[in-house]
Amino acid sequence: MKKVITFGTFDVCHVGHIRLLARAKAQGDHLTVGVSSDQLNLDKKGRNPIYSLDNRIEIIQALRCVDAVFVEESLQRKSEYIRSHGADVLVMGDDWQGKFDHLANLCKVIYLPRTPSVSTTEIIEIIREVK
Ligand code: C2G
Repeated sequence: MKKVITFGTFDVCHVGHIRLLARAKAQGDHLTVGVSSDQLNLDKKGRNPIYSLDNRIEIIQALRCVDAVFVEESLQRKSEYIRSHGADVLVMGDDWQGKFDHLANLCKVIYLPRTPSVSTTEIIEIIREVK
């Protein structure tokens, strides 16, 4: 069985997230998703997620293409996560292009193109503007 792993915050889950996960799953037979902790998201993006970690995990776990979910505490622990989950393939969106190439000694590293014209940040801005 070929195991795929991917990571993300998946805040205010949208079609870009769903498509990325479906395409990640298509790279193998089993998909594990590391969902970023609130602290990690704060460090990465300078704001707290809108949805709590528990809610983000519940949403991702409910998706048909997802087989297992765990909490990603740190970007620096990718090699540990890849090993402990027995991943054969790491999939990341291409906003991370080149950032995880050093892990290619552990597993295959694939960057998939992002879905254009949709982002959590933009959704938050649109909602803010609605009166
Ligand atoms: N994504 C996408 N298309 C979009 C928006 C997001 O394909 N329009 C992808 C991203 O490239 C990422 C995944 O959906 O692979 C999750 O997106 P984020 O929640 O923004 O992930 P991020 O916070 O960048 O976390 O260890 C790495 C990080 O945890 C990734």
